[in-house]
Amino acid sequence: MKKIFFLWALGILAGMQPVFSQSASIAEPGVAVFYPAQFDSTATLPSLAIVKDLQKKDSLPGDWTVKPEYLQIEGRNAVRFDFEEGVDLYGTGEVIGDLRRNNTDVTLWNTDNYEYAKFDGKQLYQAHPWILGVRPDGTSFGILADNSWRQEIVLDDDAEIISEGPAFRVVVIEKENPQEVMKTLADLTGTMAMPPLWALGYQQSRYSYYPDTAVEELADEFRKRKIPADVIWMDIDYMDGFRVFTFDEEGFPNPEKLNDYLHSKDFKSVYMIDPGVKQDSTYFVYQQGDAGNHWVLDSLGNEYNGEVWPGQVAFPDYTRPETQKWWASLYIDFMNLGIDGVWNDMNEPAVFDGPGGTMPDNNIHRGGGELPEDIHLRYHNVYGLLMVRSSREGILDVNPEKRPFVLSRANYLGGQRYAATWTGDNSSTWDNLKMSIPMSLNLSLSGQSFNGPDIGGFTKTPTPEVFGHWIALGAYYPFSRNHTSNDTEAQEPWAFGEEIEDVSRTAINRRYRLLPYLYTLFHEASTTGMPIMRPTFFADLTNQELRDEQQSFLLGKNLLIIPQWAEDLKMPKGNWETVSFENEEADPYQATVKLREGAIVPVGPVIQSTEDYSTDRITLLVSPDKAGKASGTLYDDAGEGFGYKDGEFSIIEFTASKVSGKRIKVNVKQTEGNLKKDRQYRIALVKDGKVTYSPWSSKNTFTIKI
Ligand code: NBV
Repeated sequence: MKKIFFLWALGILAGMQPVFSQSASIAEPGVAVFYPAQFDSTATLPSLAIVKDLQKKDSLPGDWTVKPEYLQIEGRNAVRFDFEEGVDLYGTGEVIGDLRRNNTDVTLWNTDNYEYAKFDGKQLYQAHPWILGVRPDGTSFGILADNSWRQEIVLDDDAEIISEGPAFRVVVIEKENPQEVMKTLADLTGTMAMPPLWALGYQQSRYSYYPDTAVEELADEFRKRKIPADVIWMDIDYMDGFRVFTFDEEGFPNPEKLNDYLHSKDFKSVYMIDPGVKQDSTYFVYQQGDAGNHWVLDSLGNEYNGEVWPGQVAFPDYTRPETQKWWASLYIDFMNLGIDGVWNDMNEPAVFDGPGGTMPDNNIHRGGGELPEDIHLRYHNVYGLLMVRSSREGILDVNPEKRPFVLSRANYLGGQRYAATWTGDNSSTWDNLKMSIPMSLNLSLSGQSFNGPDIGGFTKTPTPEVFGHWIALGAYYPFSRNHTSNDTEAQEPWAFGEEIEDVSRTAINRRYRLLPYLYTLFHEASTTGMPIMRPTFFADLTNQELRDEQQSFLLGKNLLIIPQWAEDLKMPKGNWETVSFENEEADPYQATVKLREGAIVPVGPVIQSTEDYSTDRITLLVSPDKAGKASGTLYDDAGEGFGYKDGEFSIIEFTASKVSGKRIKVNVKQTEGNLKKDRQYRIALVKDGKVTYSPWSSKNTFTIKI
């Protein structure tokens, strides 16, 4: 084991020579791959980000502009990119601060970062070696540094990616616009799998609801107060002494019964599982891990132990195929208790008494299968990704007919293939509320579409005002979960008095009304990689003023969400009509929802959970353009299971046009899928801030007067 560390150190020393030469080729249209001289493929590959085989198909054209210069910076392997002036930079994963990343730097080293307070918040829970660049004319590029070692991204006039590992390959995407770059990133790194419909619902969490009767009462309360919700989350206190895959005898004596109860109220349950396994020779998980030799080792080859919630723990070595299988198998009995989803926390991995809050750089991951043995410095950033890959597989093995749902705190570029994410331990402040938009946007622009922050903030108790604004915004995050810490006041929607309860209900009602559109966006993200939440500038690439607009954002292509608190907002071109929802009381908190000119957005009725979701009656929000035209899409399937992979889905295209100058006609056409349903539609014409409804119709063509 020591030998590896020695060779690695020697490699770094040897690498002190500047490395300027490289080979370059085209692997796909608009995708160039660059290798440093004397590239040692085993030191960074196989890639855990890229799933596509990048073979040379062509030579690099002479006019290709975005090229890395391989060099050494303070003894570290680096690449530098020079750009023309006026390029706007985005991505770089989970970051605090502004949407536009010019003149920022970030360290890619997954870190448990309570309140984002450590390392000036420049080192958070996830690592995305990825930069998106948008030129003044809208043409765009993406830079992917294909290695998982600890590295920094420094964005000034140029961009530098400085790694602590060996020289690495770089992939550059060059496209007409940022949308095409995002699709190509998804083509290379994979897309999010279609989640179960319930995962799009509103979710309620706290650290921790305890005991089980409190969970049942919480479920009852939502139904009694008619606040729609789909999921209740079980944080670490359900466990017996924080031992993963066990239950506290007193508080959660019968989890199966609890889950049955939740299901009877149309709720799903998600339970937390951390990677650290308590070092306890009487505990079955530790015994199995020990017998199977599943642990990460220290530099001397002994079981590595560190402190986390349960006390001293051992950490599964997910680089080992045997360990992946073993970990997956632990979910069999667990999921069979009627658990619906899994929450993997602390998987940076966080180690209270370890250096920098994690394990030592020279710990050993033994690999096997596709991955070679190497030190922690290489595998740290992918520890969470490998964990959720294994979790997902285990969950799928138990319930092969269901879509797995895993939420992960740590992850790595490409990790959208296995898990959704939230942005860790934020705080209940105005600042964190406002920052959640650029944060979620940059995660989305780094391939991780299914994300959101803790609504209301994790640490501290929000004021009613902050909570009201947060829930009003939270209805539109791709992942919409209210969560708080164990030393805070209640943070349920009704905890701040009647006014804020009403505000919460209205906001969450809106999320459920928008489900047909949202689900269609999830389908788009899972097939093309287009983010669900998109920066406002995507609506108008010619207007450079919009490039730093981070108070508003787009949901898909057709809706623009503007929080109440937005000031001096920059609007994209065109006529954006304000949508008003039926039977809704106005309040000073709700975000303004604007519909793009020329768009059709399918919406449904208010329901209390996705169990009641139906597309039998769809209202079409229509905003005709100047020529009277509009279009939109609805994706529909069973909301669960994999029938959609065998054609059990429908894609319906709506097109509106003007007839005889006085009416708008909408045409409905199923363009894909074998799922046939009789649906009723009506038009909700959105014009000059007013909405006019047509009668319901079961025909394929219907009209409304303008
Ligand atoms: O499991 C407890 C918490 C959890 O609620 C939170 O969401 C995670 O980010 N967890 C961190 C560990 C303790 C945090 C103080």
